[in-house]
Amino acid sequence: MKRILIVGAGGQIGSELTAHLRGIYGNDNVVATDVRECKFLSEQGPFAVLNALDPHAYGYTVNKYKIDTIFNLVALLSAVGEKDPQLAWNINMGALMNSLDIARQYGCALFTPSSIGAFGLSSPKVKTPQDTLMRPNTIYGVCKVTGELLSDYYHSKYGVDTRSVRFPGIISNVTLPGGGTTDYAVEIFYDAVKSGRFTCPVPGDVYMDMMYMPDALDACVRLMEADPSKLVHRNSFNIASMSFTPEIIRAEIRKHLPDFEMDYKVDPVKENIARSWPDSMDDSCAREEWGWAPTWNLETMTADMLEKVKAKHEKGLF
Ligand code: VAH
Repeated sequence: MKRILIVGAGGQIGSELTAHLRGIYGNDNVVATDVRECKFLSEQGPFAVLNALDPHAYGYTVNKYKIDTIFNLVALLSAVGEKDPQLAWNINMGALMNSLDIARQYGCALFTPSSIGAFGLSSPKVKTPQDTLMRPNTIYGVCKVTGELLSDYYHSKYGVDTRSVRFPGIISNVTLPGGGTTDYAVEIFYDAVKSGRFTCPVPGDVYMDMMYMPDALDACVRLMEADPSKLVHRNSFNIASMSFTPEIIRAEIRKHLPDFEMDYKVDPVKENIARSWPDSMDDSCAREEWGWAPTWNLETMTADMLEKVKAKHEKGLF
């Protein structure tokens, strides 16, 4: 990877991935793009407003900056997708098809994340295998499974270097997530710090895989730098680091904030989605094929999130 383009850089992953990649490869070698202006991205390095659904503008940008690697992060997430499935399909798959065709045309490697949302009720729930039944019942999951199949197809048919991971819910303290079923695992920290109370939209007994952002960023780089001859799989690798329920993370937060209170106002859409996803994932293939190894766990993530979110609150950032 030397000349990198991030499409959808203004979101939860993209905002931190941009800074992370610029720290490794140099500011001028990482071009951030999003459909709207993102001042915080253009202050640090090259930025362009780009609608990934416009193949001409997309191809022009790849050619202009001599890109060799694309991170396509454009996606409407699981819960918001259920409000307008047709829009979710058009955006998610439109951006992916343009990314695949442009990667093929310009000889770029392409990373398009998948998700634990690619699994469904008929997938094994505990230690979900790398290769198993995938019948998701959300438009987000259908997009993710389709994306995996198309990415593998473009690799086998045209030799495009496509790679991806199935991200769990990602917990971060820079940019808030938007429209996901796992968003509660970020919102809980902000409410705990701000008011000492949180109303959770996901039932207290539902396990979901989660990951702290630093591990997610490491996975992106490690996979894209991996020796392709070692990759048996490509789209898409299970990766895992922790799995918890709302009750478990409440107890962990209370170790730091003993008076923290949580109640529930369950969102039926989020409950149905969350209950259809794995409780835990088998990530042995990622560990064997490209050295995946998370470094954060529930305890260390909780302590770091509270420290970072408290600092943001003290600065009046929320
Ligand atoms: C969502 N944060 O909740 C995303 C993610 C595994 C969850 O795909 O939709």
